[in-house]
Amino acid sequence: MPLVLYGHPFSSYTQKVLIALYENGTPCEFRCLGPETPQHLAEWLLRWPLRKFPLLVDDGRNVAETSIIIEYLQLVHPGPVRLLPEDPVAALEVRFLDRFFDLHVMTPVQHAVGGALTGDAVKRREAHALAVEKLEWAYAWLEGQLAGRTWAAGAGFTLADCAAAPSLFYADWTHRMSEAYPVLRAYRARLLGRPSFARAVEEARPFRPLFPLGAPDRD
Ligand SMILES: N[C@@H](CCC(=O)N[C@@H](CS)C(=O)NCC(=O)O)C(=O)O
Repeated sequence: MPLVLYGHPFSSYTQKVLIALYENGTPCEFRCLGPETPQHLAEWLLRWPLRKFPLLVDDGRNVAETSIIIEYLQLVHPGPVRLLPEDPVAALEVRFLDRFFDLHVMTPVQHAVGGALTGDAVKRREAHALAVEKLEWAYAWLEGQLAGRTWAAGAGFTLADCAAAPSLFYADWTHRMSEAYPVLRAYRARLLGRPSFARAVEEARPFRPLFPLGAPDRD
């Protein structure tokens, strides 16, 4: 039975896993979670009542949490692109950067999006202001961290880049990276040029009107 991924093409965390699958050409059946496919929603909720997506299913085994899913893929369905280095200390650095993008980039974005989804103008403004403050801290740190690197952890594309691509994509939509961050902006552009992420961005394009902060006319 092929791998199955429950998720949505416009969801940043779904894209994080899709990038890993596309990098290695791993066959996987995508089950979109949306109003047109209520059976997918029911199956997903039964398998993962915590209501977070994506969820990977491998021959009946449920694998949740994107970082775990990507590590699982490397262990059980490895391909030519090694997303976690063999060296344990190098792998730890990759895991740290993966955590950085999820916790310090994607979480503020989700906070701003959540504020906008309340429909309350004050909550929307406050949530956005907090996200801007945190994203500025993250951008400034990344500007130094990424200097001289092609990918987040160095020369090789890793789990950290799978996390970085969608989080920086939506972060820039939430709070534009200013010209004070040329290294970070160049890294984001490189991610957009990576075929695995470019494919995920194209697949998500029809859903841009769903972005509650308003999708800019770029990328
Ligand atoms: N830590 C989780 C985060 C997953 C996550 O927040 N997914 C979003 C979609 S991008 C979600 O499930 N949103 C629905 C909700 O929070 O109710 C992971 O890495 O899998």
